[in-house]
Amino acid sequence: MVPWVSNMDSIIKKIINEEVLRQQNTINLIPSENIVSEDVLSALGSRFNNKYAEGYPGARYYGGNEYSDKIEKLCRDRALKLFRLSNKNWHVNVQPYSGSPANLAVYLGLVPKGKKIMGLSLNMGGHLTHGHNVSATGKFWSVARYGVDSKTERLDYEEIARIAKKESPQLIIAGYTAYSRIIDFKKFRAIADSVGAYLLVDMSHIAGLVAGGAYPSPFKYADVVTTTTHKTLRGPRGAMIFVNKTSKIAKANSIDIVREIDRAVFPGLQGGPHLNQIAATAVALGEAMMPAFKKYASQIVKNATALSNELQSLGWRVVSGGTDSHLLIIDVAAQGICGNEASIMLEKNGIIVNKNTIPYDSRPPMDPSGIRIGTPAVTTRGMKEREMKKIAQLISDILLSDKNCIREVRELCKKF
Ligand code: DSN
Repeated sequence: MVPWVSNMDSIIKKIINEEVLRQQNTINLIPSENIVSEDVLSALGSRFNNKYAEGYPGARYYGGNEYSDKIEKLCRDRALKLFRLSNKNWHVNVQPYSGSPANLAVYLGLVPKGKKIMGLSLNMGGHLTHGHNVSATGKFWSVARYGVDSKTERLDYEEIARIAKKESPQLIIAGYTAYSRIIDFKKFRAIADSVGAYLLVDMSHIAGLVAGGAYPSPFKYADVVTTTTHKTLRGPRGAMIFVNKTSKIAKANSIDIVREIDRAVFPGLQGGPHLNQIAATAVALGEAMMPAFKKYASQIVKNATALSNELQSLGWRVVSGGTDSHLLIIDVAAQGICGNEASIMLEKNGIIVNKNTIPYDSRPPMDPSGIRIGTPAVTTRGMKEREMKKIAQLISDILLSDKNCIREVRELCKKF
């Protein structure tokens, strides 16, 4: 270890240690978080942090990039390999700092300013960068929104097709932050084709599941796929953009889609890539290629299903009646508790969740009717269906009886 690390400012060291203890002593059910390996952390804290490399491999604006090129190319190769994509048909950009700039880069590259994009409303499970009006994506582009069916709380493809026909967007987004069901990417392709729109799949939440074969792959249907690298994929915070070189829409628009996306990322939006982040992503991609990751991905879904079934048997209403993925939304308001209060009560006992709107919520986003819970982090810790049943019971006891469960939560954490 180098001296300046061991001598790290004691104030910072203390806060970091406190955070480590917090992570160890709590049950993390936030579906967009995970626990990365020491190897990922080590690459993230490597000397690649010290290097500037504006540009792309072989075409940089700085000297000294022999190894930067090597690491970025390796990361790209692994990304394509993990998702079983050929270099001939797909390109991947691994430089986006995170998911929000990745999505922004796609719009910047493919949709002229002021033209229309179409995504799922934020309060139905979409993301801020899918065109919400407080996001730059909703300010620089015109936006059409679709929702979920009010009865089934699932995507209604006929309705989405109808909205697309009426609105004629240039790009349609599928892939969400709070939608637990399988998305029919084939139907989205047909809808996008019917109006000549690009299909962007934002698979940030489900990337690890897709990699591990536990969720359908969008690659057969999408023009562009964005993903963060730190959720189910279990890498450092960051993002990637996969570009379909055979996109018919790009061809019809006479656009070099790879060039447009790469130029939108750099120099359009970003300066130098975070090479330490790219090195850590390459490590995570390597880990996701191991047979153990397939088991991990499938266990995430089994755990979410077990959690959902047990909560329902304890009387809780789960949005859409269950889950096909890593997350579920509980309608806590149906039991007379609001989402904010529920998340505070759970946190006091060491269970970390986030408050979330439910479809057609009558309550405001800062105090919505639901909580969103997911299983990527607890599955990384090695928990299985048995522990999910236990966690469902703890959630129920805390929320319905205000029972103090700190000791039981600590005991569970100690075991995993
Ligand atoms: N904020 C992330 C999530 O929690 O789903 C998405 O960016």
